Amino acid sequence: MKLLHFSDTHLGFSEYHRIDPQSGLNQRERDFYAAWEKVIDTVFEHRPDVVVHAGDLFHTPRPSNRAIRVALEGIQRLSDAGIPLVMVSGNHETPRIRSTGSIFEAPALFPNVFAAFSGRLQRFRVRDVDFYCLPHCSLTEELEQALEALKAEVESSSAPRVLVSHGAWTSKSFYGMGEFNEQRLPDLEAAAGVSFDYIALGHYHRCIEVKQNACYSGSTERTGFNDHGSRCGYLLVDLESGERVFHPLAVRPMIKAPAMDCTGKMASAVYDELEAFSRTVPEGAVVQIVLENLSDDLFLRLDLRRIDELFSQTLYLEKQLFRSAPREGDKPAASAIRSLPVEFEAFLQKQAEGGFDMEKMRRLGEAYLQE
Ligand SMILES: [Mn+2]
Repeated sequence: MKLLHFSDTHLGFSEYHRIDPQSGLNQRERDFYAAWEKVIDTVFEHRPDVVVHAGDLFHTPRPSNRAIRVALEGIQRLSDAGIPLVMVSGNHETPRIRSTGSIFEAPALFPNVFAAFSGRLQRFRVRDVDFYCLPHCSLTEELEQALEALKAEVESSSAPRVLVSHGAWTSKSFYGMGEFNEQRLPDLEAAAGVSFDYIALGHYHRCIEVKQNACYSGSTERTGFNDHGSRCGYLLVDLESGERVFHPLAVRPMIKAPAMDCTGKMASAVYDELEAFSRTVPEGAVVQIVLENLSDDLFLRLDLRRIDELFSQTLYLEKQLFRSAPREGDKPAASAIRSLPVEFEAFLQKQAEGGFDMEKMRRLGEAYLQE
């Protein structure tokens, strides 16, 4: 059996207030849809027997109408073609309160879709293979019960078995994303007391083997600079031979520049170095620069607009500025300049005693910042 394993598509994610001129959508939101659509397209090239999505299909438990439409369009294409899709919900889309209802109830209505999303283990027999699906569980007790159910279920069947789950695999290494609600998964083979033909994992945004037959496929786009060094893509898995091939997706470059030590530098030297670095940056990239050890004088002199102009080819430039450590007796300085909307909000908070119309001020400021 040939599987296509992918994960962490985070449909509905958006960032940076940059608009795609053609669609009028947030450009990063559009990027995430494009990556999802690309994987669905490749399903029709590779013709796997089963497609597996290991969670975080959506970025939130209540995705936008558009995110839902994009997801259902892709799922409908698979369903219509008779290609089974096995999926589990991840921590991003699983509601914390059961009564909210899961967005996965919608895709689960399609023929050929096998979705586990109710905080419990579900087994689906698809093309003579048992798929044990362990979705994100909001409660520790749910996970404990699911692990017990897993142990009981595997004993009752001798068919080939694949396990699909979403969470931070925790054995010799820890594969977490640093999210407050992430689920810690023990070695699931040890927990089940059997071995699986394959374990398809989601949550960690990097394609990595956690043990010989267990892999994260990685995400299909990058949700932040923590993912900057990882490749995005999907895995093709041959259950009989155990062969796995990672297929990278061509996604928007995300580049984190090495931190620049500005000790003793003039502003002109900083611009020159940034300009030289900028020449290595491709069109449309998302870039982070870090300037460290800025003297108070240099901090005031630096023209941030000029820096933006040096990187005009980028989709977004994130600037992190750190002043040099205060001398003995100095008051601690603000450590970084955050994005304009964040700084503006912080400024508003400080004016709370000012006695003017805060809401009006906020609306005005936001309108200017959008321009
Ligand atoms: Mn996740």
